[in-house]
Parts: sequence; C-alpha cells; structure tokens
Amino acid sequence: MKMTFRWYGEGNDRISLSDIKQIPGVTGIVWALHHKMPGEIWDESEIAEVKRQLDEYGFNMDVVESVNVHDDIKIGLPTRDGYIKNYKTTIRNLSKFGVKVICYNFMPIFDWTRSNLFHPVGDGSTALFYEKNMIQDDYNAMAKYILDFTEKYHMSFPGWEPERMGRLDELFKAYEGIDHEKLWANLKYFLEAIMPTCEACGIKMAIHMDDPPWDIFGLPRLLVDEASIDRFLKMVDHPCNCLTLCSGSLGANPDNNVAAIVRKHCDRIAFAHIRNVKHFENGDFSEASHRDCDGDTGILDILKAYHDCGFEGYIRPDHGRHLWSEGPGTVRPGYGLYDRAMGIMYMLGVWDMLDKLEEK
Ligand code: DNO
Repeated sequence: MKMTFRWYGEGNDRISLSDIKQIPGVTGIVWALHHKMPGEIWDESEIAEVKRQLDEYGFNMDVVESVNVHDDIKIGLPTRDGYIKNYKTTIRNLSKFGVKVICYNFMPIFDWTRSNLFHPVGDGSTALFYEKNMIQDDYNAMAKYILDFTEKYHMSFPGWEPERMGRLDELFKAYEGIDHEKLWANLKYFLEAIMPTCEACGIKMAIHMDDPPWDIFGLPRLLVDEASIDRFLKMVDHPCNCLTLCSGSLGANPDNNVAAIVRKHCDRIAFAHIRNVKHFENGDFSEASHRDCDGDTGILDILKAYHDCGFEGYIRPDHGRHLWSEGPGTVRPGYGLYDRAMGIMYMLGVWDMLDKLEEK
C-alpha cells in the first residue's frame, strides 16, 4: 500500500507540506483544486502549479480527491453531455501530470453530513458527530449550521459550495423524481461515457461511499452496503471503474462488514479511507481515533484484510479528532494534523508487524 495524506492546498490549509513531510511513511499528497466548481475544467497551468509545490517536498500527486460531478449529470438533464465533456478534458489534463486515481462521489446535493463538527469525545478532544434526530426533515437548518461555520471561519468544504447551498430549494426541486433506479441509471451513463478516456489515460475512477450510508432528507443514496457495491462493480465491469472504500462511511451502519468487502473486492479498491466510528444505541455516531478499540469499525480486521490481499493501492487516514490546540477556526473539521498523523503511525505499526509475521 502507498500511504497518503489529504491536503487542501496552499493558502487553504493551515497544515504545511513541511508538517506532512515529518510524518513517517507518507509518499503522496491527496489534493484537489478546491476553488473549482463542479463541471469546470481543471487547467493544465493550475495543475502544474500544484505539481511544482509537491515536487519540492518529493511527494507524488497520484490521487485527486475530488473532481466533483455536476448536479445535471446526477439528475440526468440534457445539459449533462457538456459537463461530461468537460470532465473528460479534466481527466486528460490530470493524466498529463501522472495522476492515477480520481476519488469522486455520486451523492445528490450533499457530501458527508454531520450535525456537530466539534462534539466532545470525553477526553478533551472533539470529533465530527451525527445526531440522527437532527438530520430528519429540515435540510435548510442543517445546511445553515455548516454554512454559518464555514462563513465565520472563512473556509469552504468540498461539496458544500456556498453557491450551490444558496439555492438548496431549487436543487431539491431539480432532484424531484430522481429515485434510486434513476440515479443508478445516471451513474451508469456517466461512467460508460468516461471509461474509454480513463482507459486511454491510465486513470482509475474511485467512487466514494455515501456518507452516511442511507438516504437523507428524502434523497436517494446508492453506495451504502455490500450488495450495492456488488451492483456498482457489475454495472460497469471495467478495471478503471473502482472504489474509494471508506471504512467510516460504511461503518456508520453496524450491519456492514467492511473487512469482508475488502476481501471480496480488493482488486477494484483503488483508494482506501481508514476512519473509525463509534455507535450509540439510539443510532447516533461519533468519529473516533484510529485505534481499533476506540470505535466499532473493526480497523484491525480491515487492515489485516488489505494486507492478506496484498493491497497495492493508495491509503490515507480519514477524519481524525481535533486535539490540543485544534478547534473551531484553527482546524478544518475532521482534518487536523495530530490525530491523522497518529492514525498513520497506528496503521503503519499494524502493517509493519503483519509484514514481519509474514516473513517468518
Ligand atoms: C470526507 C471525504 C469526502 C470525499 C468525497 C469524495 O471527508 O472523504 O468528502 O472527499 O465524498 O468526492
């Protein structure tokens, strides 16, 4: 496996490349052009600038997260073909700089959704939290909570662009009538259109799991469990049609056995997100440290499954808690430095030991 770290870019992340360089084992930066709106072409000159920055520290830029998919593609509007054409141009431009994996999602309107960004964990740290009752009908209240936060602290979250969030009612109207089957069909249309470009460019499209893995606010969500992953891979059975297997997204549903999914589909997992989640009886969940016993995701079983399968793809610690000096205004929710760095050391510790045991 190849260890990576997500970085939001110069001027957009308080963590520096020099900070990341000091974490053992990281070879690549998971990056994106975060100022781009879904549907916009990523220009070569902009990609070249990021490459220059990463080269200075000897990091590769093999994985991009995310090139967001325009709503018209997800809804299946006639305008989708123009946006798909742009997407293909972006794929070609990225491949010129050696990019190998594009992580994206096909969630309608919202990306990951939480009710509290800084929930006390109990030891002085805070973490992202999902309170089931808070995410029921009032999508405007939930979006307002997130947007007030991003506005107050001058940041934006990928997938939560204020331009899109500012017309939520309009977006919900546009998605009216898009049920699971229509969304599956639109995903198939998109993938079939871009697969030849991906193949020619040597790029794998790695879909992110839906987070949380169930419908929210009446919007359908597709990548939620083993059966839907089976369906997805069969639907477009192409080696460039791959997964970003996010243990925390899937793990929010206690019925999901992530390690079993790894063993079943390891050859189609291009990118592994390792995140730990702790469940509460009432359906709420909190994110947790990467240590196995701090959550219910089965981090050790998952790492063992990747190791047993000889996983050679990219991996990164996903959300971490906010520690020590990290809090609102000083850290991107879920993307602090310390807990993710500790997550890497935990994962590498487990991995190195598994290597050693194998040698015997
Ligand atoms: C959460 C991330 C996701 C992911 C997108 C990919 O923090 O893992 O937001 O980047 O869903 O498009």
